[in-house]
Amino acid sequence: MAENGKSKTEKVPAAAHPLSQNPTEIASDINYHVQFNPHFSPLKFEPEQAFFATAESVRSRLIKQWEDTFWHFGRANQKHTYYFSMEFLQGRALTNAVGNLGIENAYAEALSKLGHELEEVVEQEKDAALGNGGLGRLASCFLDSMATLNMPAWGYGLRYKYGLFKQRITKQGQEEVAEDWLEKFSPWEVVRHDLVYPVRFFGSVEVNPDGSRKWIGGEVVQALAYDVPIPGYKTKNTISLRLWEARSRAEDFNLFQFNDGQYESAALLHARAEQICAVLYPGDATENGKLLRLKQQFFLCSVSLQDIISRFKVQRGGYTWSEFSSKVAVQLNDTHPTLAIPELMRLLMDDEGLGWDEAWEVTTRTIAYTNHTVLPEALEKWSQPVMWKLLPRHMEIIEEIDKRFLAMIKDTRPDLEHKLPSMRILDHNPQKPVVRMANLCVVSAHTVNGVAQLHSDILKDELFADYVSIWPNKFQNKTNGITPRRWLRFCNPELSNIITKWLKTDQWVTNLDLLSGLRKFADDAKFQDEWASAKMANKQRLAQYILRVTGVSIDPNSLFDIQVKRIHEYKRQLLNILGAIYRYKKLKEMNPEQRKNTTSRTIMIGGKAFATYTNAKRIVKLVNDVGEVVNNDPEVNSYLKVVFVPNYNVSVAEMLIPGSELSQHISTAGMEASGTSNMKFALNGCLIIGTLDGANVEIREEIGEENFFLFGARADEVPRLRKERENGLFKPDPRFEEAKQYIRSGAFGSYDYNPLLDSLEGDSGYGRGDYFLVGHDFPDYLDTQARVDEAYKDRKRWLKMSILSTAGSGKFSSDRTIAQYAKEIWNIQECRVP
Ligand code: GL9
Repeated sequence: MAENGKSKTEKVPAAAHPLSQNPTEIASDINYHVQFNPHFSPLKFEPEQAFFATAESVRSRLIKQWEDTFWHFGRANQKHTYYFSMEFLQGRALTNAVGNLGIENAYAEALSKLGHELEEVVEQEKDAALGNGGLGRLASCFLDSMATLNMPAWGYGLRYKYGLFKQRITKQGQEEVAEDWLEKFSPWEVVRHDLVYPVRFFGSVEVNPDGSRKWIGGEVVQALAYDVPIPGYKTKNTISLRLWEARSRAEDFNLFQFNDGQYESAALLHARAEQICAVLYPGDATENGKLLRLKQQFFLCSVSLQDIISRFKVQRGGYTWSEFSSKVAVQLNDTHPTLAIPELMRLLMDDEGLGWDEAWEVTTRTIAYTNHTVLPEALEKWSQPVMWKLLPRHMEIIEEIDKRFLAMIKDTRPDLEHKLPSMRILDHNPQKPVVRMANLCVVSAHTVNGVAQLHSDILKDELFADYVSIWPNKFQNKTNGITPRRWLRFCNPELSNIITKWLKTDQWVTNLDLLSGLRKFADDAKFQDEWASAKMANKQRLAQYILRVTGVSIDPNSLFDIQVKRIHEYKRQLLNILGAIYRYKKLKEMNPEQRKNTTSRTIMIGGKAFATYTNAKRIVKLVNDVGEVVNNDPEVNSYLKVVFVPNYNVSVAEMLIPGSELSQHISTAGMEASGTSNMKFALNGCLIIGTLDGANVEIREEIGEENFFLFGARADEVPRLRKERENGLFKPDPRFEEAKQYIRSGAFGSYDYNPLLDSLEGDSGYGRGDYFLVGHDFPDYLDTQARVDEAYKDRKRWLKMSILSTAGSGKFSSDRTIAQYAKEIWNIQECRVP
């Protein structure tokens, strides 16, 4: 690092072409940004300053091809897809940008001329953490694939100032602190000062003499566009993620009150507007919290649709509304943006003057819905009184949709009439009248899809079964995928280089099926050695990271066993930690000779617990407490370590996944819609221990059952097992009792874990007695872990399984998923910038 980079950078020639590939000219361009686009005092040129200047240099390259893409899309006038999502979990952008542009080496060399290392510089970037888990990361993988496949597509989301919280681990467990990703600024976003739209809340409905209706009054906030460029890989196409920010106007600032010393009330409208995009998922335990979430959802839908309609009008010149759905596809990422349905109806009827039937035709041909979960708590239901207050016109429209749906069933499907209480959109339960957002989506969208085959089957056979006979062709499956760029090529250059070398091509980066070509080398000793050395390098890098963030030293020769995902009872981190506790207890009981015959393990668990989810927070605390005891126990700590990885996010995942050897995807069967980290781990040659759930089913099919450590109840057995449990017919395995008893004995400290352990026995928030069947699956889990230990002792066998995992992962590219959406749901074609 340069102490004072200025003297160093001055040696670099000044004249730089902004698109040059020449490292010297790039260095001079970075230097230009340092000097003429300054954000810091001029004396420092540390990695942080180098990061911002490098990012701005890269951004200026992107801007050219981004603009070309705008123009090209405009001229081509093809149908576009708009992906509506409350979450985009983008992570860092620099490595991805230089990688997709193919200028990674040139930038690395340029930075070294300036006294910096690219690896160190990229670490300075804060993750854009505008998402919570798989659903948000999927949206980001989809953007990458849409750009790479040259699809005319946009992402629409919100620009949360604090994103999702940052997780800190203290003696008390998890602590949430506001994420500071925008505290300095984001070098990637471009604010579009000309793109401002009004969004109304509250108010009332005015009926005009001609019978038409208009939403008036209430409060109006402004939505301002911030665009983030999404470069495709080895293509000029660079699409946009448009993030909206809520603002009030200068005239909303009450100068009279301010001068009168009433500072808070003077800025009331400003404060209210700011709340909308303050955080992702504000707590919704209070009425205020619920109202704010609803406002966020409506804000995204309303402004995005206004933007789409204005683009449609400009591009069409003389347009007719019947053409709208041949130009616009809107995909709802889960039910969060459901309000796009009544809002599009409102805009078409009240602003554009269409009649109901015409507006309905346009809306239903435009909108498609993806369901991402069957968990009841995530199937959104909004209170009718709250909706009437915030969105009175939309409630009228929803009532009309509901009324027409009822009439349609009564007319055409009297056999389904008795099902209407659960099928209709409005639930008029007098205690708690609600709008069921998923039902509104199913009734209104032209297509409904699940995210893995098993999940889509469950949607058709259970959750939405009653609708299937009405609209048999509405339901589809689109198995999720991940981008091979971020999740192999860039996060694991060691392995990528070996793959390219042996396949003699790097085409696999955009045609992931080519990985199957590795199968023929699976037994090759030389290939295996190279494979093993890449894994070892990644394990060493990971060990250093763990030491840095937790202070725990882990042994790169032990089996690296990882479970990282949101903390949730259905994902069963509790099963994992109970297994670790049992392992610890058995190790303690062994003599030193016996211990030497065991497989050394490092168990890493990471993930955030939702701030108000008490049991999830108890699980975080338990993992930390177990780690504290195990890691400091000199008798066994060379055979077992348990590490809680703090603040799991995209960039932490990019570090963990390449260094993993075993990963755990152990949800109760039928509960995990898909899972996507399972795909990332398998792609990086990590073996999976897992249940027959979500995408695990398809991963196992692709990589071969002999390469997958399967255990646990099957989805179709779960209802019966739950019944048996409820009726007291379950006989726990003694090992399960032993593990729980060990916690109760105080072996891991004095914290009261009884409420957590009770959820495995008595009633929980989900149902009676171990709803997620941890007890039932525990013995099978332990036996399967024992098979893992045995397999790991046979190095050649393990390496072969690892190679076959990667070789079988081709299907799980998000390029495949997006190509299927494009063809089977959106009906859009490629639109490549020449
Ligand atoms: C999720 C599912 O739980 C995952 O199984 C699935 O892989 C992803 C993407 O389809 O969607 N649904 C859901 O609500 N989340 C998912 O991860 N939640 C969050 O991301 C918070």
